[in-house]
This record gives sequence, C-alpha cells and structure tokens, in this order.
Amino acid sequence: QSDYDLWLNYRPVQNTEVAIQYRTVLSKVFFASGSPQLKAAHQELWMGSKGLLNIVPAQVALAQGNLVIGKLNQIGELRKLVQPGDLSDDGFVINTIVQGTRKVVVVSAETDLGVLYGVFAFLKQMQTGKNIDQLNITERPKTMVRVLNHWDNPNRTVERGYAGFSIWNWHKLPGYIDQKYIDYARANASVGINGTVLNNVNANIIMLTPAYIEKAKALADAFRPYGIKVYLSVKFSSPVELGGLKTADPLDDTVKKWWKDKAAEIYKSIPDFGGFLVKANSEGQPGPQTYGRNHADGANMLGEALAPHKGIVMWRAFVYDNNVPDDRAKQAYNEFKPLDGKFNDNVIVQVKNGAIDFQPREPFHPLFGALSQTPLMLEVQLTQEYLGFSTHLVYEAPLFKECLDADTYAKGEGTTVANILEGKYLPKKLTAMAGVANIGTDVNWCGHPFAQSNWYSFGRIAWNPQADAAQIADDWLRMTFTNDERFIKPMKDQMMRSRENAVNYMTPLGLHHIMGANGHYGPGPWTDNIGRADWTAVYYHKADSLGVGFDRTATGSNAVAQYYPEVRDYFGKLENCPDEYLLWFHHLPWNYKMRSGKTLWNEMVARYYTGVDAVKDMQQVWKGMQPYVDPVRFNEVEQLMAVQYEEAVRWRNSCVLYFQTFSKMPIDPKYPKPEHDLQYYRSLKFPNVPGLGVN
Ligand code: BDP
Repeated sequence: QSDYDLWLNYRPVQNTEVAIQYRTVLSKVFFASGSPQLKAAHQELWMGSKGLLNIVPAQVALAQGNLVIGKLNQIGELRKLVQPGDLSDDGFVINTIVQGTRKVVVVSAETDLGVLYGVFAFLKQMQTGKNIDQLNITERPKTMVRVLNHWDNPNRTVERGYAGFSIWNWHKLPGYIDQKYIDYARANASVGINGTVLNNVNANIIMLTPAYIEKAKALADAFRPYGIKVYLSVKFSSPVELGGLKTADPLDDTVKKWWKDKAAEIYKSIPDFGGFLVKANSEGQPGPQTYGRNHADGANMLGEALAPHKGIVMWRAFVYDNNVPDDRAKQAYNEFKPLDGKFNDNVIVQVKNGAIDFQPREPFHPLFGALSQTPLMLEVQLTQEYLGFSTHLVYEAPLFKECLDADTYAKGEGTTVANILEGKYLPKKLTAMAGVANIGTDVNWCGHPFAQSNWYSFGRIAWNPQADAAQIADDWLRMTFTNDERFIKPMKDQMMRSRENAVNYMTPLGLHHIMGANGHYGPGPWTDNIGRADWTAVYYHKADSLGVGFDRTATGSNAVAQYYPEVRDYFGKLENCPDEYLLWFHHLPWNYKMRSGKTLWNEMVARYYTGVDAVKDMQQVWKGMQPYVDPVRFNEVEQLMAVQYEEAVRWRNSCVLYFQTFSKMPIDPKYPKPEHDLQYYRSLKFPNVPGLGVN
C-alpha cells in the first residue's frame, strides 16, 4: 500500500462487528446498469468491497438486493420510500429501508453522477467505520461548479507547484491515457469536484491549437465517467498571437468571430467542454484594458462565444497594477465595483480569499458583499505557495473556512461569504468554487502526505461551504490512515492547529507578504528594490523606527472603507481589531500595549517563538504515531517535519532579527538566541527553488 492511493486506499476493515454488517449488506447487490458513470460507480464499489472486506458482491435482482443502487427511475417501488425531494443537481440519498422482513440499503439519485457520488459516500461510511444499519443521508451540492485550477504549463513545469511536474503528459496525449488520469478523476469525484482547468492562468496560446484541443479531448473523454468537465485557461491576445488578427479588442467583430469559431471548434471535439478561465490585465497578461475596454467587455465577449454551447467564463478579479498609486489591496474592488451587474449570465467573477495573494492569513476579500448583482466564486490555493511549499504540514481547511464564515454584513448580519457563494442572494445564477491544485508527478501526488488533505478538504468545502473543518480532517485521517482513535485524536488536533502555527512562525499579527522574492521561498522581510514596489516586503510591513504595520484606516490607505460599516468598524477601530489582523490594518508603535499586556514588540517575538515551538510539539506527537502508520509514510512525514522545523526556525530568526533593527528592543532572554546574525540569514541563497515554472 502506498500513498498513491490517497483516501481511496480501501484498507481491510478492522472492526469485526461492523465488518459482519457490511458483508451482509454487500452480499447481495442490485446495481442498475446503463451509463459510463454507473459503470464507474459499479467498479468503485467492487474495488472498495475487495479492499475493505475482501469480498466480491453477488449481483442479484432488484427484489433480492440487500443493497440497491441506481437512479430513482431504476429502483422500482423503493423510489417512493426514499422520498428524496429534488436531486436534479447531482445530489443523492442513502437510506436504510425496512420493507416487511426485508432490510435494504438504497443508494439513489436523479442523475447518473449523483449515483456515483452516492456510492463514494456509501464507501466513506465503511471506510470511516460507521454503522450502516440506519442510514438516512440526503446530500446536495451547494455550489454548481467545483473546479481545480491547474497552473500547469505545456512543458510540464507547474507554476507554484511543489509536487514534481505536471501530471498531464502532453507529449503522449492524445494516444496514451495514463492510469493516473483515471485515478485523478476518481479522487476528484469522491469529493464532488466536477471540473478541472487543465492549464496555467498565465496561459500559453498553444492550448488553443487543434493538436492541443485533441489532447484536451482525450482527457475529457477519460474524465467523463467521473463527471469531471474540462476547462481551459485562455490568453486574451490569442486572436492576435494565434489567429493573426491585428487586434484582440473585445468589441471588434473579427475578434468576436474568432472566439466564436474557436469555441465551436472546441465543442466539436468536447461537447461538454466547461468553458474558459481568464487572467486578464494582471501581472503582465493582456486583457480588454489593453484595448481601452473594461473587464465586463472582455468577459462578456467570451461569454457570448461560449453561450450557444452552455459554456461559462470564470473571469479573475486578481488584478493590480504597480502604476496605480494606491494600496494594492484596494485595486480589485476599485476595478470591479463599478462593473457590478454588467456581466452576462454565463460569466462568474473569480475572487481570491483575500485582497493580496493567498497569504497565510488575510481578511476576507472586500469584493464579497460589494457586488450584489454579479455572481462571485471563491478561489483558494491548495498548493502551498505561501504556506511552506510541500515540506510544511499545514491543513488549510481552517483557512478556507475563516473566509467562508466571515460575515460581510452586505445584507445585514449573517451575509457570510459562504452564503454569498451558495447564491442565496442571487438565486438561479452561477455558483462556484476553485482550488489551485497541489498535484504533480510525485508518487503521493501532493509532495507531502498531509497535503492530500488540502485537495480532499477543498472538494468537501466546495460541495458544502458550511462544512466543518475538523469533521473533514477526521474523515480524511480515517480514510487515509486508520480508524484508531489513538491516532485520530492527536493528529486531528495537530491538523487543526497547523495553519495557526504557520501564521505564527511566518506572519503573525497581520503581517503579510514578507516572503522571499520571486521563488517566495522562506522569509524575506528585507525585500525591497526589486523592480516593482508591490512585489517587495517593505511595501506591506512598513516597519520603521516608530512602528510597524500597514495603515489601512482613514488616516492611511482607507482600504477598510471597502467593507460594510460593521466590518469597517471591526477591523478599522483599534479597540475592536483582533490581534490576528492588527498589522494588516494598523501601523502601531513598537511599544503599543497589546491585549495580552505585552508590548507589540514582545508579542510579535512571542508569536514567532510559539510558532516554532508548536512545530516541535507536532514532531513529538508524530513520533508517538509510529504504531499506527506504515513505515514508509511514517518516515516521510518524520523527515518533512524536521525540514519544517528548520525552516520555521529560519523564518523566526530572520524576522525577529530584521524587525529588531527597527524596534531596537531586546528579545526576551528567556528565548533561545538566534544562532546567526541577520546578515547571515539575508545572505542565504536558494537556487532552483521549485515552482517557478516558465511556460
Ligand atoms: C500568485 C503567484 C503567481 C500567479 C498569481 C495568479 O505568485 O505565480 O500567477 O498568483 O494568481 O500567487 O495569477
């Protein structure tokens, strides 16, 4: 057994009591036949039964089944007994039904894909050791589009990828379908992910050439049985660069026609193609503004090209410009707020969780709540660009949830990001969530055995933004490792703390964007003068002899004014602002008195040391886990934690020594002194940092 199998490794059930129950249910199975999705579901159930129980279920007639699986119109009278309500959105039911002397477990749905989801959910019950005697589960996805965004380049490098190269072997496609593609699709479907954007948002035009459309088609065909649609990132200037046109102006008729023809060409090969993801006028990418038009003009033009085929446009709000003399945190809002309501129905605006860039902690993006007529989707980053790459154990679900549970107050109290995302205020419009994939060619897919939990939890949370991070960690640990409580309890606890630990040793108290330049590896609070101010660290922490932090209140950039009054007061008024966001919104003196009674300087130092100590604790806890984990993974995690510890120490030492040059205050002697001086940490060079994929 290897961690290639992810949370679908179907280990033998240890608990003999439930195993007997499972065997009885699985001994006689009616499985409706039909579509490729039902076949995939059937295959999965058989695979699961083999692994979990070492049995091959016997296929029986509908009336004989202890387990009945099929679409509602395939399960006869049982349909009436499950009373599912509307399941047209690929939801499913799993019910234990008593019919006279017969007890039968029914897994059913309106759609084929719903049945597949139901089968995965049923398997999960057994993987997590649940009693299946009285099941009564109805689930519906709360968002329509649940996509991974691969930042994969055609040459197989992965921008910000820390798990090897791209899993898409473009050279061997379309002729060769790697088993990995199927396993990828299974893993996605098991958590409800229903789409994948194959290529980097910094898009290469080659993706739209006929040869690559055929390659994408081969992937789409492989994924279809698992309900995964294929999408592409497109470069806005494609009509010029690929089509030879003079312009890519979205209002130009030849440009419109070019995109219409291109869309038609794609749909000819991939009839259920999902649509386009677009990064425009951001970080050097071309866009409608290049031609004096706005984001809505650009998005709608592409929307029109896709609309006849039912495709969608995911238009990114990640825009900022070094030439705009305003706080970077304000720029997306300033660009998109005036365009509210101007987007076509098949366009959705994709917004990162925070206004800067996937930092260890950011306040929720002010665009959530600000646009009331435009559907917004949330983009989170599974690949740990700012969270220690693939060497740090950081479970990100608490980070996703922090954003989703945040209250925007846009329509009064309770207007959370999650509620907005689910389309509660814009019924019938598109709803979606995207995760920047952390997947590569590493045997364990994600580089770190625990990084798989970020892929897993993304799917669960995209399906249900109200889901609970601890519950998801619990399920993932059980499915991936063991149901042994002696493992589950401590490791769940470690996972739940892990993100806060990373915040503490990297960017405590609202600090942000102080990582190393370019590669974004390790600390770089001293980063200045690298071509553009908004890519430096000093732009964000603004440390000086008087204090530290970015004043985003009315006396500063006033970014806080982009929030609704309740939120504005929460972050903007010093007496309300939680410590976690303090230096994001306020520039404060080094001797500012914190809630803890400590000075700001001492509190900052304390946080850095606490963060590192927490990694040490985690290492200790992991040592105790040896009896419950196979030696390969035990060893992998042990080594990675040692690396994480070293890097956490480097973050701490670099940051406290650097900020001390401004505070001029001592580090409490109760803490171990940094082993080296600041000069040493500044001089460290890390050539060949992963993740700088060039396309
Ligand atoms: C940043 C990455 C950069 C991406 C960009 C984006 O550093 O590589 O291209 O986001 O989201 O986080 O477009």
